[in-house]
Amino acid sequence: MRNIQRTLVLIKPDGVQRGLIGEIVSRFEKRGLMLIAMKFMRISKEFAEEHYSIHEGKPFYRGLVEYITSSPLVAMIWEGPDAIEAVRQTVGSTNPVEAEAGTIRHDLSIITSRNLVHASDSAETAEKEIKKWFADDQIFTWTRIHEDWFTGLN
Ligand code: FUP
Repeated sequence: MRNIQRTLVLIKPDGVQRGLIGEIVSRFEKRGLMLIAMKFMRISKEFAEEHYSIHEGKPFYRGLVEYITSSPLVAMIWEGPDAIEAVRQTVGSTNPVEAEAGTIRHDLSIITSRNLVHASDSAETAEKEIKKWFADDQIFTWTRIHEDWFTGLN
């Protein structure tokens, strides 16, 4: 049985500044995931601190908050079978030089502190992050024509 999940993905400020929005979105689209929410925004320091609260006190925390608030970003929700794991796989390891070839971080970035993308790391985190980043009326589910060519009939 398909395990349809939703996950939060951010194209962080370096992705926007470097003109990589299209390239990054394209990788998720080609994988067969469905975009069900998307917005372009610049987040406040308070919002960023809450998003990354798990890292509070770590040496990179201040720099991380500064980086994510330095410029606009793209926030998205992607949906699909095992979407949380599939997206993490397409994104690649946190440190781009440890990420597998073919992943976004490997192919398009070189250093952890500018690794382009955020993706929820578990079902629990995904649920929490989606609630924090999107209101219910900003999420749009839709039917894809020829769905069976992406995910099969059952
Ligand atoms: P990930 O889930 O792959 O985004 O990784 P983490 O939640 O562990 O880290 C979140 C962000 O913190 C990374 F995307 C980049 C930043 N970070 C650093 O800058 N240095 C580190 O050593 C670890 C993480």
